[in-house]
Amino acid sequence: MLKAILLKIFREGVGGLMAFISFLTSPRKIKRTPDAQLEADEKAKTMSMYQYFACPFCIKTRRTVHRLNVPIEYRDAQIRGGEHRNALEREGGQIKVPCLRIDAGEKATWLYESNDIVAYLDEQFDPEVKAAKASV
Ligand SMILES: N[C@@H](CCC(=O)N[C@@H](CS)C(=O)NCC(=O)O)C(=O)O
Repeated sequence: MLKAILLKIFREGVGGLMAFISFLTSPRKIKRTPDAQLEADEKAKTMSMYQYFACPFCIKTRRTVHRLNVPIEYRDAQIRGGEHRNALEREGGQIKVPCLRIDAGEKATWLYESNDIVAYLDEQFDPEVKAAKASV
């Protein structure tokens, strides 16, 4: 019991430190024309990220969101019994973060795995990745 508590404190401490370092070394935001930014903002409104503040995989995806300069809503899934944690388990299928919820009309897609989330967001919002894909 004590060991589990100490381990949790250690994990949260290291995660918190990583989040702080990540904040200090935030990547530069992509700049867009006002129209392109408006379009990106609208698309981002259909997405939300279920995450924990101090999870290293979540920090990685948050850095991508920051770089891509899009207003994706973050939902804290750490609180046991909390609304977002319950939704993640019930609708997404498992409690694992980060998870990107993508709403399209009635249907929602729950994308797990930080690498897949980063690749998906780059495809949606990074002009260079979009251009490279279009030229293939
Ligand atoms: N391979 C996954 C690993 C994700 C992962 O292990 N997340 C941990 C938090 S750091 C988790 O959700 N654990 C389940 C839990 O806390 O209940 C990724 O890259 O997204």
